[in-house]
Amino acid sequence: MALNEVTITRAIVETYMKKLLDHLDVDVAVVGGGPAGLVASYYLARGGKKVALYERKLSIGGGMWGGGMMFNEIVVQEEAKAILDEFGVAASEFERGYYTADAVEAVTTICSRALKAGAKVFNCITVEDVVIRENRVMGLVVTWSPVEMAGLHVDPLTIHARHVIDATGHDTEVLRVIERKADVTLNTPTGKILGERSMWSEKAERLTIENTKEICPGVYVAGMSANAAFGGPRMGPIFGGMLLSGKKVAGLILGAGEGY
Ligand code: 48H
Repeated sequence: MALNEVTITRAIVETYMKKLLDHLDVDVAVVGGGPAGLVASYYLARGGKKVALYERKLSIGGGMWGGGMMFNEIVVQEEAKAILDEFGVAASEFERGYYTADAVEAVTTICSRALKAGAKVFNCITVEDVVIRENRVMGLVVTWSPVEMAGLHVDPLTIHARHVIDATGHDTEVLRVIERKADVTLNTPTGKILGERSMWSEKAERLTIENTKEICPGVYVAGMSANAAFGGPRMGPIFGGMLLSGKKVAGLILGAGEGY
């Protein structure tokens, strides 16, 4: 069969446009395709929600690809091992209570399961603002990442979502724009972002899960973003808290409570 380049182009453009148009109004918009956002997307899609995940980079996986200092192995503690098992990511016990998994296997498998559950990933798209009505966030303002990188003056587009998850990692980007531009008080002791603190793995892992919650009407924080929002410490390359946080936020949105 002779291949026609225009057919190839039309296949991509028409299929992508359909995917985009189908996701202009979603149940949950997840910002950030690191471990917390990917795990949340999987459980939400599996729970029947329409989920769109926006990732600034071309690649998903956030900080998980690099394990610790680019040694591409992650560590997961006892409490989170069951999540790796559920996704089918191989984990081996290093010492009692400490498991290691191949970072590349973890990212690719979790993302694949999220997509197969029905979540859609929109990579290379940056969330630059939110849509607010009566102090409730009800959507996102998005643009192509290369537009942002090049500093081009191009107006963005908008999507609506019943729930937004800030899973943007250390930078808490969704919350920062809300703090800067909206008259919304965050559900933190000061009403503002408290900022991430220095390394303390044990405390950080506990607080990541505790601080995974609705932080203002319509917006939940998960993963590293929850630590930064509530002034929790960082934890280094242990990823159990990120996986458990992703699962917890999905449970909260699904109304299944924390035990989801
Ligand atoms: C679109 C955006 C935007 C935006 C950011 O950093 P992540 O991996 O986040 P988590 O919370 O899933 O996992 C944190 C973990 O990777 C980590 O950093 C750990 C455990 N650190 C410990 C330590 O001590 O350092 O992923 C966030 C993703 C990234 O891929 C960003 O590109 C993306 O969010 N992102 N996407 N629009 N405005 N901002």
